Amino acid sequence: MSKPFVAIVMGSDSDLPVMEASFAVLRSFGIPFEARITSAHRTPEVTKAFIKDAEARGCQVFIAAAGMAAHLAGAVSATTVKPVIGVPMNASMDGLDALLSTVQMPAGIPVASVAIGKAGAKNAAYLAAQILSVGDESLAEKLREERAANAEAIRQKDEALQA
Ligand code: RP5
Repeated sequence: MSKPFVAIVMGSDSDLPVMEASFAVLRSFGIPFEARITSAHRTPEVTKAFIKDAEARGCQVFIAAAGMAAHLAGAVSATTVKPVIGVPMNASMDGLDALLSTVQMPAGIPVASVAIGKAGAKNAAYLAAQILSVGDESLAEKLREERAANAEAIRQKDEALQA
């Protein structure tokens, strides 16, 4: 069976510069991923076919980014029982419209929504890594090591401030 991977879908190429923050985090942990530009509204059939195909090929977590009437994460969740992480994009209304569209899902079709924009793009990848780490102790250890390194960096900055 192929190595578990993460699939990232985004509604437009205008989302790509933000979602590259997800790519960077996944690469830093050596997590394989695929990224596609496909829309819940403009290319619904392509979106559905890709999600089904990715799931059949071993995708374990989906990340879906969209702005405005951000239905992409919900459409992905409607198509798979794998975990779906939604990243609201700031395409209008400071991204609040996308945040609400992403997070307000009917019971039984959940989306784990993260923050708007780049912070959310990063945390979507960390959350995907944490989900994969449930069955991968070496990945869990990498996550713990990064947290320890981040804590040490904060400690050193605090120490410098006190000097
Ligand atoms: C959404 O509409 C996309 O995800 C994007 O965030 C927003 C604007 O798309 P473009 O008009 O820039 O293609 O579907």
